[in-house]
Amino acid sequence: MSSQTIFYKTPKDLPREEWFASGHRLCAGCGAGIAARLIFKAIRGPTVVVNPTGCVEVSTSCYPYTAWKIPYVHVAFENAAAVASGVVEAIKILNKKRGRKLHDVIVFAGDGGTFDIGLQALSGALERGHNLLYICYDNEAYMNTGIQRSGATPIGAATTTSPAGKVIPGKQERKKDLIAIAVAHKIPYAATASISHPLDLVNKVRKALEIEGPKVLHVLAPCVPGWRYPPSETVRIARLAVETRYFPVYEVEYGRVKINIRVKEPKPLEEFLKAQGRFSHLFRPENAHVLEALKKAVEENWERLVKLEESGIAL
Ligand SMILES: Cc1ncc(C[n+]2csc(CCOP(=O)(O)OP(=O)(O)O)c2C)c(N)n1
Ligand code: SF4
Ligand SMILES: [Mg+2]
Repeated sequence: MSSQTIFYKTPKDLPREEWFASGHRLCAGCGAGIAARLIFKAIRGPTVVVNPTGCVEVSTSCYPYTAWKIPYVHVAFENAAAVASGVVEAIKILNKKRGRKLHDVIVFAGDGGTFDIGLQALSGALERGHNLLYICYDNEAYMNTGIQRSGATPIGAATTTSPAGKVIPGKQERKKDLIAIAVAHKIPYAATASISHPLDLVNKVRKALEIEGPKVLHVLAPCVPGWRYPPSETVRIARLAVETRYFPVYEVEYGRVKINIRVKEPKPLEEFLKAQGRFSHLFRPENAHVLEALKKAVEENWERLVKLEESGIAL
């Protein structure tokens, strides 16, 4: 991130206001809750949040209670980006009539609602070029309905619809590349971030809001029961995801890749995997090939990003 785009240098610079309030019903240690708290600290003025069904929605908006201190729209699973497009355009007209300028619209959606079910609506919004920030909190499965595999679930992870056992050793397909899909729409800004690196995350949110047009952020948000680890481990596991190159932290500005967290000496991927029950079967001898496939996918992805950055070619 270049120096002119750093809005918050230290945690002390973060606004003290909490736009995502405590008292919600997310699990203790929920990565998505940490993401929401940080992300909405970085808003720059009046903001509308559009949130499709998922853990965050069911846990934060049960009438008559709400954890949201900003205007909040709950939408169906498949249409968050379409609804957000409408909100953006409506605000534009209202602003014109009232002579106002600023009003941001942020979608906050899970991986199921983004990689799979809401992908068509997202593609449409990016192609039409609405001025919105779409943020996917990625816990790598459909958690709210009982941990079903999604297009964001990695190879080898056990979920209730890709159970590790005698028939299959966890999910057999690779994780979709959400940022590549977003960038293919020629949007001005797309980036990844992890809750383990809060300043990088909040600065990216703020930077994205300053850019006119559609922006996409992909935020890794570990899930306690879905990934199977103790609640106190959420941030450590998210950090291991970055330090092992499992989840590269980078941004793509007008098509050009920049790796924000250079992991020169990655920790062994096993450190990240062994911390979670969903990968425990990968350490049985008969599943060694799955572990290798996952390691290969991780390394290939990192090398691809390094080459793209070095080439300076705009995607
Ligand atoms: C069209 C439709 N299909 C299925 C559901 C049931 N459903 C509600 S939440 C959810 C899982 C959401 O997964 P994700 O978007 O990853 O969010 P998470 O629960 O993991 O936070 C599902 C399948 C629904 N509400 N609408
Ligand atoms: S199931 Fe996972 S994503 Fe859902 S509230 Fe619990 S920790 Fe968060
Ligand atoms: Mg999910």
